[in-house]
Parts: sequence; structure tokens; C-alpha cells
Amino acid sequence: MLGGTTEAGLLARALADAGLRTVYSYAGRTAAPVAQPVPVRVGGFGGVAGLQAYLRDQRISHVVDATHPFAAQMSRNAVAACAALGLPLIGYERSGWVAGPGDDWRAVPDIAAAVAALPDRAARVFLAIGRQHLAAFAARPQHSYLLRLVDCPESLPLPQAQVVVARGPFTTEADLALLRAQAITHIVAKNAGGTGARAKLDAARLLGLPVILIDRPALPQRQVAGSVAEVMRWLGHSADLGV
Ligand code: 3Y8
Ligand code: NAP
Repeated sequence: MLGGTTEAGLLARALADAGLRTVYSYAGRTAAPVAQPVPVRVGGFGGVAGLQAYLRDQRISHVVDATHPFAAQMSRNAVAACAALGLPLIGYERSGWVAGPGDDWRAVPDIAAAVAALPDRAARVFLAIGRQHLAAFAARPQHSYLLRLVDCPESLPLPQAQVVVARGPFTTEADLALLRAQAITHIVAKNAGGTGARAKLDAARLLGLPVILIDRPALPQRQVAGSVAEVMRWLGHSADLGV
């Protein structure tokens, strides 16, 4: 299984309880990823060819892609590698967030559009999009940025930035306190869906703050499941697993 999300952790627990032989794959983006109740491997595979070689050499019979909705390259590689090998693949994905009463969300297609959506006048922006895409915001140096990162960065591409090192899942009350303490005026976030990252959106609604919400990248066509039970049923249908 391709992991790195809260849902992947839930699935790993179910697979361990069912006694199914599993390996949980992390990209190695963070210094110390959360431990899992099944064997773990860390690091890229080396593109589609590397993934194909891994799946073949490890005699993997089924692939579950439980990566984050923004991990589009990994998902594309999994579709290509499994198609080439004729291996069964399922995507375990969570639905995106939908604005409710009181939400002041501005949907944008990508990171560049999120930068463009910021006001000209200096603002205090909570950039809750992690570390990999911060450089794009250097085009708007007039804002003060609050960054929440999993690991402490060596350097930052933004002149006015303050870092909070924290690994989710986050709570509404903690995010409310953070937004208030930092007098945040705008939030930038990815439409990750799920529960681990949604606290800041609920806190934003309570404070009446605007959220610039980045849409998910498009993924290739594949079978998908929306729950652990659905993935386990999908696995259970294969006779060779004998579950
Ligand atoms: C390495 C594994 C668990 C999984 C926890 C979920 C919830 C907390 C919310 C905010 C948003 C953000 C970021 C975020 C969340 C969960 C989940 C989720 C967002 C870990 C993890 C890995 C990563 C990689 C990391 C990215 C970054 C993104 C921070 C582990 C903790 C912003 C995405 O420094 C870096 O390079 C970080 C990179 C990819 C996005 C980015 O582009 O920077 N996640 N996050 C995975 C690997 O190596 O394969 O370290 O334990 C997993 C989780 N992150 O089991 O509890 O499931 O969504 N992760 C976003 O959603 O916007 C934080 O601050 O409000
Ligand atoms: P990405 O851009 O889709 O993938 C880039 C490359 O990273 C992939 O081609 C692959 O390298 C490697 N990779 C990604 N996920 C991997 C995994 N689970 N196991 C092994 N290699 C992996 O990925 P990303 O957006 O950087 O996400 C990386 C990890 O962080 C994933 O586990 C994802 O679930 C987790 N995560 C991401 C976000 C986010 O906002 N992007 C949020 C929360 C968690 P090779 O081509 O060399 O195989």
C-alpha cells in the first residue's frame, strides 16, 4: 500500500488485524514518519520502471493507493505500473470538502492561482500547504506568512515568515487559538478532504476568515474505494487471499 495519510494508517491497522501480508510505503518526505502496525518501506521507487520492478521482485499481488489526493504523480505512476503488470489496483480516497453555511471559500485550480488570489494590500496569511510549494509565494513578499510544517526547515524562500512545526491531525480549538494569536487575515489550504486537516477551515468559519482553497489535481481513471471496509471487500474477493 502507498501511504502517507490518516486513511492509510486506518487501512494498515485493518490489514494487520486481518493478518494480510502488507508493506506500507512512505515517500520519505518527513524525518520521522508515524510508525505503522505492518512492515514499512521508505523512499521513491524510481519512477514507473522502478515501481514495476519493485512490484515484480516483491511478488506483490494487490496495490492499494492510499496516498494524499495531491500526491498525483505517485497515483499516476501506480496506474501505469499496475496496468503494465496486469496487477489489481484500487485507490482509497476521501471526498473533498464542500463549503457550508458561513464558509467564505475561494476555490482556485492550483498553487499559482492561490498566489494570484491574495490581496495586494499586506495581509497576514496562514499558508497551511506544507513545505514543497512555498517558493511560489515569494512573488508576494508584502504579506506576513505563518507556515505550518512537519519538520523544521533549514531555510525559507519568504522574507516575512514564521514557522509552526506540527504534524496533524489538528483540532478546531487549537487552530482557532493559532489564528487568533497570529491575527491571521487569510488562509491558503489544499482541498485535502478527510479529517486530519479540516480543523483550520472550521476555525476560519468561526472567525469569518476567507479561505483560498486549492482544488485537487486530476487523477487517471482507476477503481476507487471510499472506506476501509470497501478496500477489504475488494481484497477479499480475490481467492488467492483466502480471507
Ligand atoms: C510523509 C506522514 C497520520 C497521517 C497524518 C491527512 C492528515 C495530518 C493534514 C495543515 C495541513 C499538508 C502536509 C498535511 C496533513 C495528515 C497526515 C496530513 C497537511 C504526514 C506524513 C508525511 C507527510 C508529507 C507532508 C507533505 C505536505 C503535507 C504537511 C508522517 C505527516 C500541508 C498537506 O515537509 C514536507 O516535505 C511535507 C510534505 C507532502 C505537503 C507539502 O507539499 O509540503 N504532507 N505528511 C509521507 C511520506 O513520506 O510518504 O510523517 O507521519 C501525513 C499527514 N499529513 O498518519 O497521522 O491524512 O491528510 N500534511 C495538506 O493536506 O494540505 C497539513 O497544516 O493544516
Ligand atoms: P507526489 O508528488 O505524487 O510523488 C512524487 C514522487 O514521490 C513519486 O513519483 C515517488 O517517487 C515518490 N512518492 C510519493 N509518494 C510515495 C509513497 N507513498 N511511497 C513511495 N514513494 C512515494 O507525492 P507528494 O505529494 O510529494 O506526497 C508524498 C507523500 O506525502 C505521499 O505518501 C503522500 O501520501 C503524503 N502526503 C502528501 C500530501 C500533499 O499535500 N502532497 C499531504 C499529506 C500526505 P518515484 O517516482 O521515485 O517512485
